[in-house]
Amino acid sequence: MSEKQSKFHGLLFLFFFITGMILSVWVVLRNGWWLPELASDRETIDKIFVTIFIIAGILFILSELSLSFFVLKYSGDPNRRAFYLPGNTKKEILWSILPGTLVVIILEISAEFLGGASLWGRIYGEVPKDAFLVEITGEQFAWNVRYPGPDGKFGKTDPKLISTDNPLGIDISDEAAKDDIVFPAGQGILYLPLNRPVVFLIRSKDVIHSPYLPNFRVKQDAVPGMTTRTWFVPKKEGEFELACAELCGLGHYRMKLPVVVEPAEKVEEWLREQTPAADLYY
Ligand SMILES: [Cu+2]
Repeated sequence: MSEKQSKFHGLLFLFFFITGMILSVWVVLRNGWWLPELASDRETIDKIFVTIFIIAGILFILSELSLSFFVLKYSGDPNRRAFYLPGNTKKEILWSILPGTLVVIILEISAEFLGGASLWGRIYGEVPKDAFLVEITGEQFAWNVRYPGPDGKFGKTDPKLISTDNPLGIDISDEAAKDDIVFPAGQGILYLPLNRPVVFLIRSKDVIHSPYLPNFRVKQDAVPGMTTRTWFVPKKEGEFELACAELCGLGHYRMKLPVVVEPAEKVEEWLREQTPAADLYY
């Protein structure tokens, strides 16, 4: 490669970086880049997201600019021979410690100063006593929804009892199961009370799925063989959507569930109008 060609390639490198940056900023200004407006008590997630984005963004621009600079400055010189670097322990230690320290700093900022650790403790710690319970069970490719009914307890289930009529395998001989309200795959909605803690008990009948509610900053995997859990407080009335965030097969894209948030009394009233499991499975 001639010296001229080499310089040209160095310039191209810088050109593509700057053009890429301008295009990205343009797309963001045009279409927006942020999640839908926050509708829950999880503002901590937004703070951490933005902070890490800014730190990573600055580092990205600095490193790309210096890379372009060096590519340009040390582009081809016919009089210079390539040379062999045997390694430099001091530099290697330095470039391991620097990014390592930075990662620890980002972790500390997110966990301590922005409240990440306490949010984590809250989500995976004890659930409030007056919480509203819903069970969400994923299957290829829809969600089954179950409410515990007036007793506030979910009845037993058994995979052996699963049939077309009883998609969750509800054991109707269990007293706690009789008042459960079951919506088979694709027929239910998540009807959630405003300003009350909502607990999701999450299960799967086949592969890993992941209920994702972008408006509420909630995402939790559904793992076959176990019940996972998450909770949050809906802070806005309205209609939202739950989508599957784990690629689970060909129909993954259509695995969604409507979500409605309304005042608690309305939700209670709606629940009273639904048919309990005892009337469905007897
Ligand atoms: Cu899925």
